[in-house]
Amino acid sequence: MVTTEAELASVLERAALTRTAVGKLTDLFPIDVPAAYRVQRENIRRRVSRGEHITGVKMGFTSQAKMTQMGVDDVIWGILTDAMAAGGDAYDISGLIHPKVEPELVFRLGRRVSGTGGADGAVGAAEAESAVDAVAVGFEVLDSRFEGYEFTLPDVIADNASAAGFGTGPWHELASVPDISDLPVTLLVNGEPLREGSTRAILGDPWESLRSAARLATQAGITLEPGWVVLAGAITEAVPLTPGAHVAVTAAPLGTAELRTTVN
Ligand code: OOG
Ligand code: MG
Repeated sequence: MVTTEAELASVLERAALTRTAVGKLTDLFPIDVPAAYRVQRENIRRRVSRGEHITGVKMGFTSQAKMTQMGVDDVIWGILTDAMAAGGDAYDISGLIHPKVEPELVFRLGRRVSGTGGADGAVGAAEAESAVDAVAVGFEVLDSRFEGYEFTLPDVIADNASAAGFGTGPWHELASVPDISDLPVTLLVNGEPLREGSTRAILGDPWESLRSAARLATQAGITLEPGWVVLAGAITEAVPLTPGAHVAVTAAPLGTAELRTTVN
């Protein structure tokens, strides 16, 4: 980690802690994708040193809707911690800059995926599939630290893929779910269906996203731990998350993931 990368991490850390959006990092310094992941990991290290625990990973831009909405063209990933747990009846968004919410499909790992089988991550991918013990419908709360959600691919990677929060509905053991590859999903805000899609929007098959997560983790030398979740990536565009909103994401056989934000 060169000094500049630590400084770029500080720019994003400060933006989040002071609730002040910043301009693109790539306007300050020309970082490439590997450097961007180093910046992302530096801020995760800082979060862990503040007492947070890593609880999973998130995939980003795995659907055409999201790539088009955000103007990027590659799959990315980020790291989730327990401090990002969201949901319930009183989710406080007053510390966020300009939150959005999007529907997700979420995998839970029943055992470790170390991906020791090869640098290309192929073994990690096969391992990951058999390591999944449950799935759930979920949501992700995004809060880009960049003004107007304007970023290049390295910017959004450095910003931990805009991660701010996530939650799930009830977990279902895989054996009890017929097929998750083409489930209709609806995002409702205050009872109004604002977005509809299918889990097929996730790389043609959400399992493909799980395999990609395992591949990326293996390549990065990160072991996916039992109990960790993998957010497969948004099924539709994200919508603004406002004070007092009731958000529900439903996928018929999986039930509903819900969130109500506080009024402030
Ligand atoms: C980046 C996060 C993308 C997804 O599910 O595609 C993402 C953003 O949209 O700001 O989480
Ligand atoms: Mg997402």
